[in-house]
Formats: sequence, structure tokens, C-alpha cells
Amino acid sequence: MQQTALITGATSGIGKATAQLFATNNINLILCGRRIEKLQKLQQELSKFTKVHILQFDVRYNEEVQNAINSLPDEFKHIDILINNAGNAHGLNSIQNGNIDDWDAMIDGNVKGLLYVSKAIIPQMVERNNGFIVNIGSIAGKDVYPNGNVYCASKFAVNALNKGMRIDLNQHNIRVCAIHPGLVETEFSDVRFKGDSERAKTVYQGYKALQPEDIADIIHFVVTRPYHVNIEDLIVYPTAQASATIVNKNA
Ligand code: NDP
Ligand code: 8X3
Repeated sequence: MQQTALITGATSGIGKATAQLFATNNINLILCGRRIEKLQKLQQELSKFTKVHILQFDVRYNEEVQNAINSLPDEFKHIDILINNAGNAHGLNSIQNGNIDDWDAMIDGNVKGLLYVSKAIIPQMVERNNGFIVNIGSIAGKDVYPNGNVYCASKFAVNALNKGMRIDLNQHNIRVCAIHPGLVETEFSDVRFKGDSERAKTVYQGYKALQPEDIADIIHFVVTRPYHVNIEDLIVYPTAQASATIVNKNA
């Protein structure tokens, strides 16, 4: 039977690339994000390959999340794969200069949002004794770097929630996996630097950064292993990166 995946943050970067790869591999899609025009465009593109439903909601608001997921038509209600990908960094400031709105956006989006979406979908997986949750963490969830403070804390929380889900859902036969990328060239830095695209570009200059398709490929590999195989935790760097802070820009 064809599987259905719900992908949060499908309007750009890693989520969009994952949607594109899943579509051409016969997986039905529920694509989520806030930017409706991007969701509609992707739906149009991918409907040639598979069934696609779109849901517009902001993961920070639980009521929006629950209403959106409750609104799914019958043919999309059975979700086999949840990709908890939505998230961003907002700002790169020392803790003493941090902006409270940025902190709220990161904690509410990256942590609480992931929980709200999971809460809406896990019960049906428990009931069926079957399901796959892929949490997109970050190297920032394994190591803290200068000025990363709250973003790193949000991704450390994702790392902890991944382990917590894995433990609690073990008795329900549900697979749980976290993928922790290093530097991936997406809209991530544009968002972090609030539209300062010149500054954003410098993050990926001087070396070959990971591309969103590289992470999509790994997500697809993980979800297509035989059911008795669960890859629990993966760190993925560009070859030029050795840690959260060491990147060889002169290779
Ligand atoms: P992008 O900025 O390209 O994509 C982020 C996606 O998340 C967008 O589709 C955006 O959709 C969605 N999103 C953000 N905030 C919300 C919200 N409040 N409600 C709903 N959707 C939201 O970045 P990436 O593809 O790089 O990021 C995807 C994930 O990968 C994030 O969790 C990020 O932390 C993680 N990551 C990224 C790395 C990188 O270097 N790029 C490295 C490690 C991890 P919309 O704006 O339409 O709502
Ligand atoms: C994104 C990677 O190094 O900018 O999570 O935090 S990093």
C-alpha cells in the first residue's frame, strides 16, 4: 500500500527537497508551512507524481496545528511518516544581547511546534502499532557555538525529545530517528539574518555546503529501511566541516 508522509516546513530547503524526492518515490504527501503560495506551487508540481494535500498553519499555535490536522480528508488521515522539519534560527547574538522575540520564535517554533504536531499525529500511530517519526535536529543540538545559545538550546531539546519519543514509543513499535545536519545551503541563513542576503551568502562561501537534496536523500534512505531497522541518530556534515565551529574554507 502507498504510504503517506506529513512534512512540516515543506515550503523551502530540506522539507521541500524531501517532498520532491518522496513524490517521485510513490509516497503520498501532506505538505505544511505558512506560505500558502509556495505550498500551492509545490502541490501543482508534485501532483503529477503522487497525491498531495497542503495544510497552511503556524506550528507555534497549537489550536492552528490541531485544527489543520483534524481537517485532513479521509484519504490523507492515515499518516505513516511524520517529518518534523519546520524550524529556523532567528538572530545570532550573545546571550546578553539576545532579542526576546527571537527567543520566543525559536523556542515556540523549534520545540513547542514540534511537540504540537507530534501530539496530533502520534495517537494514530500508537493505535496502529506502526509509524515513523523523523526529527530534524542539528549539529547545534549536539554542540553549542558562540552566539548560538537559544537556537542551540532549542535543538538540544529536539535531541532530547527524539530520545524521549524513541523510549516511550518503543512499546508501540514506532520508529523514531533524528538527523542532525551541519551547514546546509537553504533559506536558513536568510531567516537567521532577517533578510540580509549578503550576510547569509557568506555562511556558504569558500567551501561546498550540504544541499537540501543531500539531506532529503538521507531521510529517504532512513524511511525506506526494512521495518525492523531503525537508524536512531545521524550527524551529517559537508566534507569541509569538522565540528559546529570548524569549517575549512580553503580546501
Ligand atoms: P528553510 O528556512 O529553508 O526552511 C524552514 C522551513 O520551516 C520553511 O518551510 C518554513 O516555512 C518552515 N517554518 C519555519 N517556521 C515555521 C513556523 N513557525 N510554522 C510553520 N512552518 C515554519 O531552512 P532549512 O530547510 O534549512 O530548515 C529545515 C530544518 O533544518 C530546521 O528545523 C532547521 O533548524 C534544520 N537545520 C538546518 C540547517 C541548515 O544549515 N540549513 C542545519 C541543521 C538543521 P514557512 O516560512 O512557509 O512557514
Ligand atoms: C543549522 C546549522 O551550524 O547554523 O542548524 O547551527 S548551524
